[in-house]
Amino acid sequence: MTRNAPKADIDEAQLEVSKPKDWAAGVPGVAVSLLRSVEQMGTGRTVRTLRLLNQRHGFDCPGCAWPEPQQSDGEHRKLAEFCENGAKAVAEEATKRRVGPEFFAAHPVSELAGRTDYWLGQQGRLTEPMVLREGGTHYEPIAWDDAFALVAGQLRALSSPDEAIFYTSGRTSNEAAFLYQLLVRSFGTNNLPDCSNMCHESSGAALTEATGIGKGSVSLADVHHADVIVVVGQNPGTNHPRMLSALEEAKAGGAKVIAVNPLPEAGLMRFKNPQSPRGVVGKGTALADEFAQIRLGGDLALFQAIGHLLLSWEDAAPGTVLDHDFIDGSSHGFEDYAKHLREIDWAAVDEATGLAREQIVRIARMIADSQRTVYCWAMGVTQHKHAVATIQEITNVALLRGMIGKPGAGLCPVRGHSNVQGDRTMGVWEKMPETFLASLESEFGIPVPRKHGFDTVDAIRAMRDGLGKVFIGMGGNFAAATPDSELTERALRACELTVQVSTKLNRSHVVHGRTALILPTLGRTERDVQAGGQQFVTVEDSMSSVHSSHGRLRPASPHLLSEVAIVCRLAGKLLGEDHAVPWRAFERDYDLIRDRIARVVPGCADYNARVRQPDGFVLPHPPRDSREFRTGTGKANFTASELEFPQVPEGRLLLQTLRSHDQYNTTIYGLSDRYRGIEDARRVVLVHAEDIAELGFADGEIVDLVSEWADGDRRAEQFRVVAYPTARGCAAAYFPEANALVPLDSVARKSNTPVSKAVVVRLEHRS
Ligand SMILES: Nc1nc2c(c(=O)[nH]1)N[C@H]1C(S)=C(S)[C@@H](COP(=O)(O)OP(=O)(O)OC[C@H]3O[C@@H](n4cnc5c(=O)[nH]c(N)nc54)[C@H](O)[C@@H]3O)O[C@H]1N2
Ligand SMILES: Nc1nc2c(c(=O)[nH]1)N[C@H]1C(S)=C(S)[C@@H](COP(=O)(O)OP(=O)(O)OC[C@H]3O[C@@H](n4cnc5c(=O)[nH]c(N)nc54)[C@H](O)[C@@H]3O)O[C@H]1N2
Ligand SMILES: [Mo]
Repeated sequence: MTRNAPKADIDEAQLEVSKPKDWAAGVPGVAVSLLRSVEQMGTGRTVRTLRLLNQRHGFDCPGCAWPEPQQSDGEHRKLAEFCENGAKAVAEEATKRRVGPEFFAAHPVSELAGRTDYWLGQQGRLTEPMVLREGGTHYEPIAWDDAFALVAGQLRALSSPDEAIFYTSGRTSNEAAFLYQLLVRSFGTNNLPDCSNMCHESSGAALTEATGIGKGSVSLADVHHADVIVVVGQNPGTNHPRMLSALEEAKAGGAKVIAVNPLPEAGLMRFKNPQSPRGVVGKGTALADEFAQIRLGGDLALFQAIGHLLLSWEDAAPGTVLDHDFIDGSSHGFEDYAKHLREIDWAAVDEATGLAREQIVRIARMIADSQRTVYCWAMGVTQHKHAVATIQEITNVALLRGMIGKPGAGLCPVRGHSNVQGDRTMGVWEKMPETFLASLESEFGIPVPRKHGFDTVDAIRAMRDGLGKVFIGMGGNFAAATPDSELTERALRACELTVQVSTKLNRSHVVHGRTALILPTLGRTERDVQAGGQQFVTVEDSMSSVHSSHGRLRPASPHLLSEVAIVCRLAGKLLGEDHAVPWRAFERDYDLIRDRIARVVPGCADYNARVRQPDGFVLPHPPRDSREFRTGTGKANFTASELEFPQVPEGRLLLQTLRSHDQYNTTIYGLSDRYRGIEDARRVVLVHAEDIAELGFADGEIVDLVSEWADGDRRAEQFRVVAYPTARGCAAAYFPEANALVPLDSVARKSNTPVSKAVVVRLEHRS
């Protein structure tokens, strides 16, 4: 399968390469964000908007899921509790540009399909519901009522509810997510794939087995008070910039930071805080005390080696390294794990990690000496074939030293989308536990299906095979975010109907089913007024803290409906006005939805009152709160896994697909990957200079990337080779351009997450 480069709305020849930076944030960060905001919104709106971002009576930043400081932690919010990329996320939504009916009349869908995600996103906010009729060439306006009738009609015509797929992206509020899953289950299916299937699913799977709960166990205060923070497979300078403030604060208290990454990401090296005088002048704060430049997929081997060292030091001086109270009292499986790791294949560790033995020993020593360790990780860990085992290996090391359920310590999977964790809490998952489904059933008196639904990868397979016929996306950009672009696009095109509830134009609108609908919705920044008055919504951050978010800006168009209203009106048409669920009342007054959340969702009792507290409330987390582990063994489980790492044939590279500094997933804000020194182009592949030479290529040469998989090659055309200080044998290219190379069947064991960080590729000269 070949993926041609799109029409040239980005002139890739403009590429400028400079030396990667070794520090992040600081004054240029804020300057860049203000510039972009003013470009999109004008000056007045920029000032008004940014003043409301992440403040108690403002809206939650639609950027990442990193928490805001809380009063209860003894913390206070700075006036500007946002970062460069948060400001860009808001500018993208609060832009004054519009995509209305005239736009669609002027551009046939066939033309739009040839555009980049960058160009599509730049056109502005969607303003009216639009339909693409079967055989049509252009989207045309449609009344809301007719749109809902069309969807309901198609859904009812299916031979089984399981032929419909209901995707969610993690920006959806708790209220909308709760109603959406209720609608889907009332209709009769659990087909609720979400972006989390491609994201932290591996963390959920690993932690549920090991600790009994799929969420992280730390608070922001724990990060501040840790004495060692390990950051594995994460680029916080770009993707969670406010995390840098937390690292800086911890360092001011004497903490050490260990960064494990194939790339020397600027945000891991040095930080200049734009909100402190130190950040404006001077060199800022050095972040990583140890930077381990690991090979892609080598983390399992690294953490096994660390575990092995801790065990052998304990053997040499009993009682000095391990936390026996924790191990004896609160854990299970230690003996098997210890037996498994007493011997280790150091040659395999060397090959897997590419790290010097002394450095591994130094890191293990820091971990052995630390009294309060926090382990953070993100996509560099979760998007591998052996991701679940790797996360369990990190957990093993934490358990050896009892680093869970005590202040300043714990496990911290750093989530992506601002409400991806909340959507799961609210029931958006294809395999919610029986207790939740039973509780939903008794609360509403409706039958709830029990058969597990499709996750993202299985949903693509179902559409490819004709088993999935209607696709509905509650946000997100399924066509561009998923793996194996050519195959996925064919799968979507085979659908009878595709429906996208969106704020902005994206690829999923132009890669469509036989009939297609665009349903434009309010963004998080916008006022949401219903018959019952002005509404607010709630969200949950990466540290299980739930709070309210109040949209304040004038909606992009008077025709927009909130996500809640869209779900309720579709439900009315699909399930009938006499349905057991009071959809109309829910649309009028979101407090009524929250009353039901309180009764159905564990830990949410008294929801309406508690989300109205200044900082909201924190959901219960048994391991964090009381070292209680609701696993099969009733203890925290050690896991013994084989040492495993990606195998790369001669003459090939291992490719990771990652984010630039100027994008939000498939939304491309601009063309400046500032910290990496890549400007004005995106079709680049970063390769170590010596690998470029050894493979017989030249820096700056344009190549095709060809991924190799059992069912055949996949080719992505025209990428420019850029010499870059990555780990040897490894390469990097941007997502979503490189998604064409990720085979659909290359997935993580147990979590079914696409392996986006280890694609075996060869470079090919273009003749
Ligand atoms: N501005 C902005 N913010 C975002 C997003 C965005 O696109 N833009 N996306 C949001 C979302 S949904 C998510 S999930 C998060 C993503 O946040 P990240 O996980 O930081 O995102 P990636 O760009 O995928 O970066 C992966 C990092 O892991 C490293 N890495 C890759 N493979 C390996 C490996 O095998 N081992 C190790 N140790 N490191 C590895 C890469 O070099 C890179 O630094 O960010 C969220 N925040
Ligand atoms: N190769 C590769 N693939 C990856 C990844 C990778 O690292 N490499 N990362 C994966 C990860 S971690 C994730 S999370 C997924 C992301 O997958 P998605 O969540 O599906 O993708 P996004 O690009 O975040 O979705 C952007 C679209 O959401 C819509 N939108 C924005 N705000 C709102 C809102 O408030 N409401 C509604 N209804 N719509 C809104 C806009 O129309 C916008 O175009 O991609 C995954 N894919
Ligand atoms: Mo994500």
